[in-house]
Amino acid sequence: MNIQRLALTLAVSASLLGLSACSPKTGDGTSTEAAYANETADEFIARVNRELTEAYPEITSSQWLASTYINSDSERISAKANERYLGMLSKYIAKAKTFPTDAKMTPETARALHLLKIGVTLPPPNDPKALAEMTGLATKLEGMYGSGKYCPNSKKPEDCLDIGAVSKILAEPTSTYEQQLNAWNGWHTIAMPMRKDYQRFAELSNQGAKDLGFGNTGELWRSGYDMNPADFQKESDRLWGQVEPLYKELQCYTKNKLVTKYGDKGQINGMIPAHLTGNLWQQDWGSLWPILEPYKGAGSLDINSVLQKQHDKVLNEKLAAAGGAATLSPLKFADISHEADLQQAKDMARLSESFYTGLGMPKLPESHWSNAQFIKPRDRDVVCHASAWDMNLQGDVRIKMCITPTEEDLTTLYHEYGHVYYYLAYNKLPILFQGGAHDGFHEAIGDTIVLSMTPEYMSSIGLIDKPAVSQEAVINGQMRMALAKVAFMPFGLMIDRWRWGVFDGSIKPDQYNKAWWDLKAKYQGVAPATARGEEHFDAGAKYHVPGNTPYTRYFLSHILQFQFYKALCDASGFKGPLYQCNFANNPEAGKRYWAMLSKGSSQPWQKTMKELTGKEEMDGSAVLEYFAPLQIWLKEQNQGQQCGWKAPE
Ligand code: X8Z
Ligand code: ZN
Repeated sequence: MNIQRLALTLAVSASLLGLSACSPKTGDGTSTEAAYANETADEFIARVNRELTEAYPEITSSQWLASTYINSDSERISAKANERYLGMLSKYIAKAKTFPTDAKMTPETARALHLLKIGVTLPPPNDPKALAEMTGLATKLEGMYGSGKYCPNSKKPEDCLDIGAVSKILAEPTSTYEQQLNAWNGWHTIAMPMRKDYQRFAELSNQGAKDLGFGNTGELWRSGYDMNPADFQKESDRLWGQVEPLYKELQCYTKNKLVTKYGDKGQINGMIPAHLTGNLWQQDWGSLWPILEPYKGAGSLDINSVLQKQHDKVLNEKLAAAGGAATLSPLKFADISHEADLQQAKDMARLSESFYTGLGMPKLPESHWSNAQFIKPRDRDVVCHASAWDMNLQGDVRIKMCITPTEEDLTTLYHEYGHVYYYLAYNKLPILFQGGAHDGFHEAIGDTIVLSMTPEYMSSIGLIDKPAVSQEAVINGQMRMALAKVAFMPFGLMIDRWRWGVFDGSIKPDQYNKAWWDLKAKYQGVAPATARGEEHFDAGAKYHVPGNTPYTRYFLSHILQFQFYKALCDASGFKGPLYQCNFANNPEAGKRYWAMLSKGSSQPWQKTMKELTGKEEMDGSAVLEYFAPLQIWLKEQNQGQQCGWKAPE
């Protein structure tokens, strides 16, 4: 299971364990503590597994409601459930620490005890008042993000823009520089009121981390990798060093294209203006395709318009069946549009499911199709940020998204189902082992499959015509992937560089925003077009900060997914350049993948990694192998051009 979800963050796992909780029959657990005074470590872990499994569905339900019906009632219930859970968890952890490391216990118990001590992302302070305040703030911050809207005119609430509307303006190739700047600035206003709450939240979380015996929350987060936290930090630097040269070539090429389009305004000291990448956080540059496409039309990859056409076809059929659009009231028309949106979203979800079943994995249970949230409801605020949930450890698996007919949402679906299939594969393990080998593994499962979404695969599912075969088409295909994967990498790293600094005190509250932009400059080479003083809280405009989800996992995933992909391609018998491999429908690859997923976190990740890839290390060389043709091409394009950037002092 997933402590992170239970700690009021994303519904995807990483570290396992989770909730605490006494069984419902034993009240708050305190009266039973004495009865368990003499239990052995093996007995203790067996009890924790039992009690957690029993209490689990209630806490996930409260969190599902808080994310899919944002209001003060669901917020209260979720905060309370979380408080109860964390209170019990801290008792379990305290007890776990009383067993000497040389006490007699099975290796499984030793592993479970270790996971129990390091697996919480929202560490509970011992002081009950501080704990209640922290869980209240956690729920509040996530709710603020979920219901956040940019309201250009305070007198006209009907004109407010939610994250979907703002993102659309940014991504639209026809939007002007000013429209994009306005939309970007507008979204960032939602985070300004979070600043004080976040500062207090970080203090309380640190108090909890210290109570658990860690220096601060960042150190706790870095302890989840079967290595010492200081070594983990070095390891992340090493991995970034491997891929940084590739990123720099892409940054330079992109910046120069922006200068071609916008003139002087297309760059800031060699950096990319933050509102011009088509993405609120500059983490995915796919929307810049019209200006970055290397060879116009070489291999049609316009999946957005195919999905939009499919959607329109569904809508038109439904409208015709209802007697034609002209005969319908606005209300009826809206109902039918909503039905069409839902049908198209489910069709996209079915496509994703079919990749997994094609590998020999089970079909999703019927309950999934009725319980999941596929599209944005019309009557309430929800957290649209995509997530995957295991509600009861017995098959009630769900995703929560606000799907639109876009390539980005299609690939996010494949990502989310990676989490869901991980849940299904490790459901048979004790709850304390129901987590990813480490959190980067959980994030990499679906993305490995996304790498297999080659033009050949896209054509096999009817999203593009016959794939073109030419060197130009190869470069276009590589660029399409690079705008999602390579552009992401420094972003994947910088968010927690910021949070680690906040937690260890090297970033002080009066420098929150400056430090944020310094890191964005250093790693991503992006800069804001207008001043972002300390009245802003730009970190809060990214879900995972108010949602308290550690982010280094995504950086690691962007390394791991290429390693997994290579291993599965080898297993499938593929011979040829890595970027051409598509292991869809290959039973051997499916068997190997499922075997890895079934291990959960029952053993150190290095062992799980070796079983799949033959190596115990994370390694960026598969990324470089995959993008070798593009890297050569980018170097040629950048020859003689101005590259590099000057980060602020
Ligand atoms: O948050 C997510 C997933 C859910 S785990 C949709 N991702 C990161 C993000 O959107 O910032 C996937 C890639 C990076
Ligand atoms: Zn994820």
